[in-house]
Amino acid sequence: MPVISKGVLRAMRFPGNTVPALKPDSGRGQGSREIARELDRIKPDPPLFPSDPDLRVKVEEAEAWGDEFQQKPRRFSWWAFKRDRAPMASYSEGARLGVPVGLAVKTGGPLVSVAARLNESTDENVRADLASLPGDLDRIDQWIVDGVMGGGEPNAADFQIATTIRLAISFDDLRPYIEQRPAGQLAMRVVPDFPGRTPPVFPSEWLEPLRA
Ligand SMILES: N[C@@H](CCC(=O)N[C@@H](CS)C(=O)NCC(=O)O)C(=O)O
Repeated sequence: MPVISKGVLRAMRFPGNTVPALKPDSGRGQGSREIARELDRIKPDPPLFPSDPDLRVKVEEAEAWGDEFQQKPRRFSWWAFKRDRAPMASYSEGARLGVPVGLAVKTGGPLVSVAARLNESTDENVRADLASLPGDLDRIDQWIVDGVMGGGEPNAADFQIATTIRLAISFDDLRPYIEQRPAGQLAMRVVPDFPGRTPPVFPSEWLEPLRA
C-alpha cells in the first residue's frame, strides 16, 4: 500500500523509502533502474540492455527520462482519487492488500491526502503535466521510430516507460489521445493486463493541449 510501504521498507531495512524494492537471495535492489541492472546480473538472458554500446547509452537515457516522466501519471492518479476514491478499488483488483479492498477505499481518505501532498498533485502541476503530455508522447514515439524502444524483446526503457503510459491509458480522459499512437500500442503490448480505470475527471479546458 502506498505510504504504508514506507514503514514496511524501513522495517525490512532497505536504505530508501520507495517501492519497488527487491530482495533476491543474491543481493538487494531498490529503485527500478537499480533493479533492472540487478536482474540482468542474476539472469542475463534475455537482456534488459542492448549489447551495442551506443544503443545502450540511448536506452539508458530513455530509461532515466522515464523514471522522471512517471511522476506525471502518478500525480494524475492522486489528484483524481482526491476527488473520488471509488476508482481506487479497480486499481487494487488482484492485489493482496491485507485488508478488503472496499475497506481500504472507504478508509483511505487520509492516505490519499498524504500521497497527493507527497506527489505534489496540485491543480497547477496536474494542468501543466497534461499540457506537456503531447510533447512527451512525441518523444516516446520518436524513440520507437529510432529503435531505442519497441524492439522484439522489451528492454529496460520499454519497461520503465510503457508501464507509465499504461497507467495514463487507464484514464478515460487520456485514452483516446494515446492508444492509437506508437507509444500507446507499445504500452498495450508490454502490459496487456493492467487493472484500473478512472472515469472522466479533468476539467475540459485542461485537455485542450491534447485535443490540439
Ligand atoms: N521508478 C521509481 C519509482 C519509485 C517511486 O517513486 N515509488 C513510489 C510508488 S510508485 C513510492 O514508493 N513512493 C513513496 C510513497 O508512496 O510512500 C524507482 O526508481 O523505483
